[in-house]
Amino acid sequence: MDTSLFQPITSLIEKSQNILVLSHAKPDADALGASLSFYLAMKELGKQVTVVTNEPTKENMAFLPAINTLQYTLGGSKDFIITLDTSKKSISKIKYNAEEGRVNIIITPKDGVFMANDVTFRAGKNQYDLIVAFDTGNIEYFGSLYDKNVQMFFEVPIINIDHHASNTDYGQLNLVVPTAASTTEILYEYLLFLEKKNNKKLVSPDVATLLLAGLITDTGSFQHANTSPRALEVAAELLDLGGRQQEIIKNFFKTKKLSTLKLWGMILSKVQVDVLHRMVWSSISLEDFNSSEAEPEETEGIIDDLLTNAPGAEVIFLIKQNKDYVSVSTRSTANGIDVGKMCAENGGGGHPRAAGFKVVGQRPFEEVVAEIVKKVREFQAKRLNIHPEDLKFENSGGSKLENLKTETQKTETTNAQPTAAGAGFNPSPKKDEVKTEQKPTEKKVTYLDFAAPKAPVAPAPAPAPVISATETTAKTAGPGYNPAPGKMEEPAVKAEPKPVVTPQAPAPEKPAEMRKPAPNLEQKITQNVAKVAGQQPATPKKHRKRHHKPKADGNPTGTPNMQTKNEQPK
Ligand SMILES: [Mn+2]
Repeated sequence: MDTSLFQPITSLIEKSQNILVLSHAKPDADALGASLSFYLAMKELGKQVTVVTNEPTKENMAFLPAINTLQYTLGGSKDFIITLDTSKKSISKIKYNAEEGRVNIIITPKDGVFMANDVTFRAGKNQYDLIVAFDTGNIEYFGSLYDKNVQMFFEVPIINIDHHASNTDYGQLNLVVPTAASTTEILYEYLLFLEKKNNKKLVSPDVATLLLAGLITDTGSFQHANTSPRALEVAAELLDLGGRQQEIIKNFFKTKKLSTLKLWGMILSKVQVDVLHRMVWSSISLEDFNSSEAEPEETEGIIDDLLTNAPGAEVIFLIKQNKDYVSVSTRSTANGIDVGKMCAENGGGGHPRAAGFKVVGQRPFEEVVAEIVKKVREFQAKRLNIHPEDLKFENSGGSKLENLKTETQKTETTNAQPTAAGAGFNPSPKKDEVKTEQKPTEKKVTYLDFAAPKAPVAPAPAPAPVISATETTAKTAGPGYNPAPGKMEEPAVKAEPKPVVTPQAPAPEKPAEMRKPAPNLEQKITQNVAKVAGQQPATPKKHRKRHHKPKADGNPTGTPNMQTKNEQPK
């Protein structure tokens, strides 16, 4: 680890009188472990430190040493000073009274009269003269503490200690070490430096427990790929120093609330798989939270503990409906698959193997889910170099597709109807889930491409385009695109599109409800996945093209009302 910043950090701490320690909103064990161990070490060195988080911590954190010293508000971080010029007139008395939302300061002069121009105002000093931030990649991740005290963050120097590769270096000193498994791993190295410098023991059993808590949780008990040799060494040393590993394991991994178990059951029952794009996902709505009586935080862990176990999965994500936004937590199962990059492209961030982003806006949850699934699918299509032709020429389960099979898909395939595009590896819609009766002649008709983007503005989304099974070229649909009604070659200009049928096998129009997002939209997406698997990042086009190659350019989907906002991933 590059220790060149250790001395500048120490100098800044030494000359500060009142240190504020912060971490990201909804602090996890790494954020709290770092904050509280720093607090204990600084106390040992006689420094005045205040640790503030923006909300009460979860029950399972209650065992953390020094947790009771946490404050949940910054209070008034700055005084307001009213100055009266007394160089020419002196004061006999000062009093104040408060009435109906105002304070009167009553100053009685000994002689003469005070005038308005004898009074000046100014802001006092900040209550804190140094901020030490842990585990927080972006200054906005402080949440409400930042929102309510923006000025302070610009006036007070910040030491930024973090292991998120996406860290924006917002501090005056930025000790950002992306190779560290946790922020506490970095802090441990720094505390060893301070111990030497001060010739004083700082890593007590409590401090070791806090540091170890961050390391254990951020590595998923040393299961994640960020578990470096150094992470294991640090863990060993912390155990040696009295870190209470069993206490950590018991509180973080072996205790689950009944509501959590119910919620996890719901999430697992909704798991979706796209074999071709090697992605596994699930979603959880506000309704699910209500019926399980679970809190949004209770989804934590399921993605790492269970979803990443899906065979063949490379990208795993969980879509969670919150009150005002939809959040996406993503994981990848290999170092070369950088979901952090994908999330950054969507306004979020994180690590290559664990990241997240948010989608803001008042739209039906199903619609947002479909958009997110599409974004991830496009990411994977680009990565895996999936072309529409792959389906056309390997449609009998060629070697490339063969090894993607998983037990899940094999099961699903038993219900599948063979189609030209999907034969052999991916199901078409199950009969019982497609409300239209399927005649044999309709076999070659791909139903609705729910994965294609919807028209962005209309509250009831525009019908998704339809792909003929004989034409494996991706439907080039985008915002504003109207699928061609009736015949394939007809320019798509009509406002009321109809499903496309192949020339060989004309099919009846689908019922109206099929053209709208159905409640089980995600299932339909999955079922149709093979057939639309070659789908491009959609570009508005009037005509279909055969052998349309994916373009390497940025984000052609341009869904304008899909706003994203930063989210701090774990
Ligand atoms: Mn962390």
